[in-house]
Amino acid sequence: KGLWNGDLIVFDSLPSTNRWALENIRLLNRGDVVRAVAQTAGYGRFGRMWFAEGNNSLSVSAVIKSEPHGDTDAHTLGPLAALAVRSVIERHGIPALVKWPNDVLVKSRKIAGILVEQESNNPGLVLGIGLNVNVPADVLSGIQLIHPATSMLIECRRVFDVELVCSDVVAELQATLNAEQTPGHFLEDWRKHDALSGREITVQTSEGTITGRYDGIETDGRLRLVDKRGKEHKLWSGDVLHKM
Ligand code: BT5
Repeated sequence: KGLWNGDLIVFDSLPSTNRWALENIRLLNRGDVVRAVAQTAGYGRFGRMWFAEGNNSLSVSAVIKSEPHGDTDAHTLGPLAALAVRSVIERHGIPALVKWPNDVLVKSRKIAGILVEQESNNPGLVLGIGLNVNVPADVLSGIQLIHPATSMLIECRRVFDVELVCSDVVAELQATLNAEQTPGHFLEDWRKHDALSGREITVQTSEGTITGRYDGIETDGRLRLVDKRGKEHKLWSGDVLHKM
């Protein structure tokens, strides 16, 4: 099943579930979830690649139409999805943290990535989730990554049923999105599991680089940062660099 009684559409292989969902958005309904057992040309933010070949990864894209959430959806969906994935993997005994805007980290290693996209002229948002389920260590070390990565297999030394992980993620995502009908509901969970809490960070944005003290996130998903002069900045998007 998809979200909110939407359909779950499964392909053996697709270049990218996000791309497929965006191209077919008019045929899809709110809550439909597209899954590719193998994804051959997955991508992340700013056109970066996302590795999910073989059948060891969870690659899904959920169709979220504008209602019942407000127009800040695109910026809160990433953090909400990161929290949902985080709690699913923690239930399997893997302690994990979230990093703004959309990463899930286990001991500073990236285990999941999230990508929210919107086609212009369409109220539909596509929420893509990639999770390293059974990806072996030698496969991850063989690909060029900016940050170190891990998988559920590496952390637990056992193989998981990707289909079951998929239904857990969809169910948890649904619960998280429903709870957010009270805007800001997610902030308490975010604060408890925030990898950046109390850190000096540098954020690369399209307008330049800002360094300062991380000060949490806003209800609308913006990152708060206080620079050396004490000035507060609220950022919609960017890449966070930090010392762990
Ligand atoms: C992301 O981008 O983390 C978002 C990834 C979203 C993937 C899903 S899978 C389903 C859907 N269909 C798609 O085509 N995409 C979505 P970003 O924050 O830009 O991080 C990308 C960086 O993560 C890359 O530059 C790599 O360094 C690293 N990376 C790539 N594959 C990885 C993997 N499997 N595990 C950990 N890190 C990875």
